[in-house]
Amino acid sequence: MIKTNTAHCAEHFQAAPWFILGGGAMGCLWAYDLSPNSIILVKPERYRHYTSGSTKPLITTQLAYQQTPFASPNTRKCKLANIQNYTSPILKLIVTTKAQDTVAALEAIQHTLHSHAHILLLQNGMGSQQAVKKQFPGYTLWCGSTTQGAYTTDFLHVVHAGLGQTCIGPWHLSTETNPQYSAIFQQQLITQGQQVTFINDILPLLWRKLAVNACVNGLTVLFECKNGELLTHPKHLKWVKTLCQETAQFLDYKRIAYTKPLFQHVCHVLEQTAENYSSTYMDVSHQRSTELMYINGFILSEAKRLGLSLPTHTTLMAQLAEKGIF
Ligand code: KPL
Repeated sequence: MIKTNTAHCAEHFQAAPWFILGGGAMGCLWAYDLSPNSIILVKPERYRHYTSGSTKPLITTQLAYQQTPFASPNTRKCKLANIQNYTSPILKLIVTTKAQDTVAALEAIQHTLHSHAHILLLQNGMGSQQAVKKQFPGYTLWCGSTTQGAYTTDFLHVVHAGLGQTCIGPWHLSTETNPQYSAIFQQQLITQGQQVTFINDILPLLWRKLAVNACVNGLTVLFECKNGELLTHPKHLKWVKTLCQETAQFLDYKRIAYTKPLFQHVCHVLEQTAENYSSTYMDVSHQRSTELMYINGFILSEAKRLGLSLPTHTTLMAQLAEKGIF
């Protein structure tokens, strides 16, 4: 952890670049919106590949909603830094890695995190936030949940498939959190291209997103289908309904407030994203590890801690494990 006095001045915090850890679709979308004041941290091989030639790296985002055919891509210059030898102090960081990679990714840059760093975690699932708070207690931690739809066709090439909302709130304010820095952090994120709202109590929102993912993502993998097909096949829909009932009971037990019945909400999400493959489906199809242990797995471990049994979640995870999916 780097400690210097320079960061004690708000202007310095204001001007400091935004670092992005995790160069997937969400990371690139943020790097694009925060450009030219953003830097994506990448592995050495990727850094060399994109910076060795004479052409400078560019991020392209292609809008794929409300437009047919696709609008022409928008391009912005993009700065990359080698994660392995980057040493300037990092004050503002957005982490968009998969939940299971978060702690390791932060460990890799811990030497260059400033003691006043603000870190925003943007990922599916739960468990990574608690792990980060435990392992990096000195930093100011923010968490967010997004309904933005985006995927990459190649590194730095993002298709923005659905315009959504991003909600962010404090997870853990360190004893050293400077209110001026928090205000700058929020204001800089709000004024970007995305629809961003800050709320004080982010936890219920993270739980509600987790509940939706828990009733959708694993099933799309089990049945190898698009989100919308969970609605159209009666057998699949029955699974969705049972998972929703069980999850809703669990949320009630935990007194997590819900505006709409969970099943109704999940059906709405499935209608809105009918043509999409879930992020977990995409992970499996690209042979990447999934976030399921941070989605259904987190719900199951929390239920166990509370002495509750969730048979449908347990069966779902067992059937996925039989297919070799974790
Ligand atoms: O968040 C999603 C995901 O795929 O991770 C949903 C809401 C299921 C949309 O695909």
